Amino acid sequence: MEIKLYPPITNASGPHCVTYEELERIARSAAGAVVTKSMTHCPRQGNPEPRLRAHLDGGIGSLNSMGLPNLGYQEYAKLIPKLKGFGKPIIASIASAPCAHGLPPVEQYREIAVTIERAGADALELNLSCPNLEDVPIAMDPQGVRAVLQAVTREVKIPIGVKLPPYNNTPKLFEEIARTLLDFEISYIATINSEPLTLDIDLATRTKVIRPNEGFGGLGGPAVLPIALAEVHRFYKFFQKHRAKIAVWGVGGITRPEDAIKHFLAGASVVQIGTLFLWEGPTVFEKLWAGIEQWLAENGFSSVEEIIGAVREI
Ligand code: RRO
Repeated sequence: MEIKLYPPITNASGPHCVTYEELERIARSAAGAVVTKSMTHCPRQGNPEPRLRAHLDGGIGSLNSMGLPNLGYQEYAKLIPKLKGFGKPIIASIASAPCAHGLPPVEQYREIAVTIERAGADALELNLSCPNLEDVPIAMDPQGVRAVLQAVTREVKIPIGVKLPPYNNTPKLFEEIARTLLDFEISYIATINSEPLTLDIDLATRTKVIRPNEGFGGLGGPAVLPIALAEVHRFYKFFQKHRAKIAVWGVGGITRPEDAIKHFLAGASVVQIGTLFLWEGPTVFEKLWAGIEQWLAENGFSSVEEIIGAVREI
């Protein structure tokens, strides 16, 4: 099932989307939908601070190891009906994490998905790619991806998106994951989650910039734009080749309207904004959308649809 957004721009799950107040601010903005922070079965405090360096040297991006701080799915089930009052699609991001009750990850996704659909969410975004948990993300394991998608698609009718990590230079794994996705009725993939296993150092103190996981975390922002464009493009081409009706939502490195245009040309039909939203808050959607519309008009296009996947070979 398809989910159409207007404008085709939302927040990326992550920054400023944990509490009701934050989500309401997105709902009141020009964003085309509201995406929640990934919710888990149990509420989580997340990792010890400092766990986020919003501004890396040289303006290249942000580095985080937040560790999935969120209110727990039962709280989001209560918030969603109120958020729906703003008239925008509510996209609930779901993740699994180790929890005292020991429920297996697939069961966590299933239980959360069923409850959140019942609460009135318009779509689910299955986050299979958190880079900051001890376990390897499910998205790196085709059998794991299959198990989660089987469990969730069997029980849920609303559109389902899947948040993926950058597969970088692992063409075999990329192909296995992409083929696995073809077997399910999913509405979109969102690519990329932050680039995992990155590190930065504060020269003034000669310390790592974040504390958890020995300073390693996920990189977002301008530095990852070319990585995101590559992932968007190869998934777009793969889905075209296999005539799959899975949309590609582009996430990663968008700080200017021109960056969003590149995502559309690479094959994205929606863009999500993470680090810039972290930096500047909910006014970014209006600003970016105005710039996108201006670029389209100046270049003789009347809608985003006309440029999706329209990049040319050189
Ligand atoms: O909360 C996090 O540490 C986090 C998550 Br769930 C994610 O998917 N991506 C990220 O960069 N951080």
